[in-house]
Amino acid sequence: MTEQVATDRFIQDLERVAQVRSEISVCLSKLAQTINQAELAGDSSSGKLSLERDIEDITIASKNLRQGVFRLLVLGDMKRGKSTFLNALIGENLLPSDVTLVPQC
Ligand SMILES: Nc1nc2c(ncn2[C@@H]2O[C@H](COP(=O)(O)OP(=O)(O)O)[C@@H](O)[C@H]2O)c(=O)[nH]1
Ligand SMILES: [Mg+2]
Repeated sequence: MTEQVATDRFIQDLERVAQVRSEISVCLSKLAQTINQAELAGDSSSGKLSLERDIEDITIASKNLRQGVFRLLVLGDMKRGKSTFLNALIGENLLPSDVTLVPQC
């Protein structure tokens, strides 16, 4: 029973993470647009700040967040639940968990 409640909460937390990721993606997209507009305005007045690379980086970050592309590093000692955690995150038993290595003679 307790594990079921914990799982439900975990899934709700994941949904919240996805929601926040989407919100941040929109913010980053607006940020890139604002900087781009400022660069265009600067071009016809005091000069550009050469922020093309930054605009591109922010746009890529926004797109990756929107598409759910991200890197996740999971570190821990052996048998600490890394595979179990990743399987729960993916929603499939993709990684073998509870693997016991038998020493070879
Ligand atoms: N009590 C408890 N056991 C867990 C938890 N997560 C994983 N385990 C158990 O710990 C053992 C090792 O898990 P595993 O995911 O293979 O660990 P890994 O070696 O870090 O990948 C398995 O028997 C799991 O069922 C947890 O949150 N609580
Ligand atoms: Mg493992």
